Amino acid sequence: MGSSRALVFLVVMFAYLNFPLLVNGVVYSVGESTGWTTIGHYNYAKWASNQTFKVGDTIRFVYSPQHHNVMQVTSSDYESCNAMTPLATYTTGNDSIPITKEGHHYFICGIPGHCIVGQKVDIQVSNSSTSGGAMTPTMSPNSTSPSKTISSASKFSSKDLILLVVGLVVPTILLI
Ligand SMILES: *[C@@H]1O[C@H](CO)[C@@H](O)[C@H](O)[C@H]1NC(C)=O
Ligand SMILES: *[C@@H]1O[C@H](CO)[C@@H](O)[C@H](O)[C@H]1NC(C)=O
Ligand SMILES: *[C@@H]1O[C@H](CO)[C@@H](O)[C@H](O)[C@H]1NC(C)=O
Ligand SMILES: *[C@@H]1O[C@H](CO)[C@@H](O)[C@H](O)[C@H]1NC(C)=O
Ligand SMILES: [Cu+2]
Repeated sequence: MGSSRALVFLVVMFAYLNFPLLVNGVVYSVGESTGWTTIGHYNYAKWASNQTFKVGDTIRFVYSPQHHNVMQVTSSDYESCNAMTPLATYTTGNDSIPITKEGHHYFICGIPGHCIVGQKVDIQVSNSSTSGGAMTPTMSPNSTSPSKTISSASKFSSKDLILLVVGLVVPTILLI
């Protein structure tokens, strides 16, 4: 009896350790090491256009909270840099915002003058709701970009599903 309990424990632990890989996608730090700032006039549009954001990924803004903030805004407020009617406001200086929807996600800094000089970013999330079969064929098995490697973990692979099923079903059976 003792050994089967140990087995249950191991299987459950294995399932839970695997689960974060299933639900968490890639974490994208806006501006990479530059962070979220007006200093240096970082080109956030260029940065964003070179990423492939997906539902399940996380956008992280790192900045000095004394000098900046993060506001999610509408398309028109993004264009006009209007910080008066944000959809959401973040102020911790290390804000992780999960992407839960496809389409555009508009962020600006709400400190007067900052958005207008370029502290704004449009996170466009690709429409890949038909996930599962169609995986990016452009990715060579040779490519060694670390973030690209992680992104494959954000997909539900059949191996992950099997592990999840084994992790949840087997203990249930054993406990009955
Ligand atoms: C786009 O990303 C690739 C690798 O992910 C990098 O080599 C390239 O320099 C980036 N281009 C720009 C314009 O940031
Ligand atoms: C921001 O928070 C994450 C955890 O949410 C942590 O891993 C990371 O080191 C933090 N970054 C900074 C610059 O504080
Ligand atoms: C995503 O694609 C599906 C099917 O192609 C479509 O029905 C849906 O409206 C699209 N969603 C967005 C946000 O474009
Ligand atoms: C892998 O990359 C190296 C250099 O980065 C290249 O020489 C080699 O041809 C590539 N192999 C494949 C199978 O793409
Ligand atoms: Cu700012």
